[in-house]
Amino acid sequence: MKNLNRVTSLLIGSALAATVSTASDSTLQKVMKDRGLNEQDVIRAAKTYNPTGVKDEYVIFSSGGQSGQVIVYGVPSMRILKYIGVFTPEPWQGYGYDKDSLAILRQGDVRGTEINWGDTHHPALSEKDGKYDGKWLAINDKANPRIAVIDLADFETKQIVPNPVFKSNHGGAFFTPNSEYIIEASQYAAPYDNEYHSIEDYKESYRGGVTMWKFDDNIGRILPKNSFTIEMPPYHQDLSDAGKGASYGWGFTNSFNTEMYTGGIEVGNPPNEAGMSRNDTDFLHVYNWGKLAKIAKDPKNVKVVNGHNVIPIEVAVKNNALFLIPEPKSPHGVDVSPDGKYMIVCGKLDTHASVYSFEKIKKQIDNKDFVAKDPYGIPILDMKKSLHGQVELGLGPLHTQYSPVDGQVYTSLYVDSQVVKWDYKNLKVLDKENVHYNIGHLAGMEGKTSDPQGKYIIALNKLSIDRFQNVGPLHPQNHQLIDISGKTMDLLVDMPLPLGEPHQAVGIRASKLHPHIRYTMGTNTKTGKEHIGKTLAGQERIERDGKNVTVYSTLVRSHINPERITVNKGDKVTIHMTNLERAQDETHGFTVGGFDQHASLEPGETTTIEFIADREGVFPYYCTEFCSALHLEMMGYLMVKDPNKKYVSANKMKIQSMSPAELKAEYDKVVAVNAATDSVIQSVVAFLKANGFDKHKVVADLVTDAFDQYGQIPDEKKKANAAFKAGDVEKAILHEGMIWQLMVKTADVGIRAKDALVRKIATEQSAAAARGEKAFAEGGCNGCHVIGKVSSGPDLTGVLSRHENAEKWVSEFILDPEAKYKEPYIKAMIDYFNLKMPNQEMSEKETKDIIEYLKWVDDNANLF
Ligand code: RUQ
Ligand code: CUA
Repeated sequence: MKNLNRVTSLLIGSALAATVSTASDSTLQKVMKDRGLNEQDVIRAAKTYNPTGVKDEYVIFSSGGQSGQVIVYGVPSMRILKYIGVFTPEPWQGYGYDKDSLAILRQGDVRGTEINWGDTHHPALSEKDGKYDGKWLAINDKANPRIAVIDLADFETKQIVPNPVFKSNHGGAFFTPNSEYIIEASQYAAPYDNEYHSIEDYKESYRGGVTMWKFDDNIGRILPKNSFTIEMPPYHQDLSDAGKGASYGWGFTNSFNTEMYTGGIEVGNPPNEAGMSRNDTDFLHVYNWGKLAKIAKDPKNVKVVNGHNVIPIEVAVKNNALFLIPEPKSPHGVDVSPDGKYMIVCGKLDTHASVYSFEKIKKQIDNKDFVAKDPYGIPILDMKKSLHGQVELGLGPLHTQYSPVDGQVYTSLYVDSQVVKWDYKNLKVLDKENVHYNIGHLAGMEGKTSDPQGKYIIALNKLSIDRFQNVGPLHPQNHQLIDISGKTMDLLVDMPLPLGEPHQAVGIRASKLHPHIRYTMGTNTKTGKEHIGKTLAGQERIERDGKNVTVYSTLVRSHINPERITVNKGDKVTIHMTNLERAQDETHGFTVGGFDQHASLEPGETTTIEFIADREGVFPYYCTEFCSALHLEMMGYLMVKDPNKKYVSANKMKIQSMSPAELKAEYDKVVAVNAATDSVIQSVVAFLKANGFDKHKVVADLVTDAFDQYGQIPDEKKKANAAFKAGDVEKAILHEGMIWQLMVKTADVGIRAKDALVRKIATEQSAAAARGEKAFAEGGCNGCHVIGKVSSGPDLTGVLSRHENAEKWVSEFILDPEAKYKEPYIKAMIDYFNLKMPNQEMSEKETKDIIEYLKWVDDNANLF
């Protein structure tokens, strides 16, 4: 209740502010009534609401399922931030359309076939000491067994590695605790080679396995040559996890169909689903990848299949590095505890969660205490002796996430459509929460690392049924955010995800991510190195070599250079493009219509498009991002001539032109406007210099950006003057117009630099003043009072010296304005602004803080 009162008064506070500034008459009570919300709803809304500009505490990377992408969103707001093209072309980012990203996409071709989609399942974040380091993201494609690597410095896909021996995968991607390897387990057993093998030879010729992809954490790339696969029996291997802490160096992979059933409805056999779930137990595979990695270095220990190292089952067994433990039938998730001492296994067809103890497993291994061998000679451990215990959770338990509270975990129940909170050490159920519907994975915040954060769980539901507007028979998926900070779980909000079945998601503290905002000029973002097509201002050119035409172009607000490209039909056209911008978020896009080309150029990026100009014609090219007021003008023409044709020029139209006097008047006007604009710029420059802007990197960057533009003015001015001298006033006006463009861009960035500088050089705010600034903003004061400016209320700079005993006077006025409406000074203000200072229901404490803030404003009055 206390909580609710705070929320209510906060909302009422801002509703009141709205009353004053927008004359709308909504109050919290009215909104609740109109929308049919109860108090619980309002609390939940307040727990997930981000006012504009406020950022989320966690960032989620969700698989995009069959979209072959990764979806990035924030928690608790559940606002989508990005779709990252991974296995599928993504035109906005130019992914798969420009030459450099297309090369990444093509790395994923399978046996010569172009693959342009993927069935993404499990995103994984790179780790250091079992904790997320925020550097790399890997994800698997189940359909065309592959692993992709995404760089979290720019959220772009950098590598796709097809599995050379598997024909499908599932139990990947999972990083080992120091990102030494990425685990990829196969799913449907199949021959390792690429030949036909009769299904009758299933047990002899078909195989499962686990590939350990060597990962270089510094460059963020898989090193296929240093990777290897552990051969496993043709059981369908499933989810996996890497051991950590106590179980560091070990890997765990589930399986189903240890029956090795191969179906055959068409020949009168019972279907797969019956034969594959006949046994009461399947096998948890336990393997010592640390040892196997060393063994794999000796060529004697591996066989090479499709150019890839495979450790045969016998070799793994001989080296005491591969074991099996029975687990309840058709298991799905295996999740290692933060300390690595326990593995929780849940089976789709068993109502229990089974908690395995690594200590108990290790003891049997060390004592060679085995109950049997499987048909392939792999030692089998005793299930009972390996278990810490089992708990009945409900129907269809699947996946588990850990929490910072010792022993507490959260498990999804697919059939029951619930999340269950339970204690895996004391083996008891604590709480259940309904979700909608048929939950698969669930995502905790860093919930499978050695440092789980708790706070939230996201239920990734497979079905949404009736939760959203009907948009046809194909429904969106439903991600539901659950607050787990209390004793019981509380479902906060639903988010529809309409891009594919998002199997798994991983959450990381936003503070651990440090993406760039711009690239070093001329970067090939796919390699991180300088691009061969890097072009700086003044270096733009078109080179022709036989039928190859290479264009070195630049893009900067608001032109593409060159603006005309003429080629012959049949020429191969290569356009290198560099975005010369340094300003944040100044992306330019590029397309030539009709050639299926698109590029997205982030500030500093260089990329290339390449195509055959196989048709005669005129093809406009343009910038596809609305980057500036003159974005529509950011265009040019590709003209494709047929070399075998003769072209006659069309008759010249007579064009009306202005009289010399009119032209001169227009010229004088632009020159005068430019002079006035320049004096504004000079005043900003004087302020920046006087206050040592170059001591602050952020500001200096903005100033450099501004002067990128300003530096082009003298050159332009020379051209304008020369044209004027030569009597071409028309051209002189165009050059002066360009000068104005450059000035406006300079001024725009310059003013941003000034604001940034003020923040940097102002005296440091006390905690009270900072709280006051927040209260000032959140209480709605800034709706009428703009510091440093008279707006719909007086400027408050100097307010504390305008009144006698001012601190007391201003406090009283904030707390009870009405009492002072009759004072002559206030009366005059009310008349002047035609507005009464409203009562914003500030507390004594907030008022005190605001006074501290106003003192800080006065100390820095010269800066505003
Ligand atoms: S799976 S719903 Cu592809 Cu991770 Cu369990
Ligand atoms: Cu650049 Cu639009």
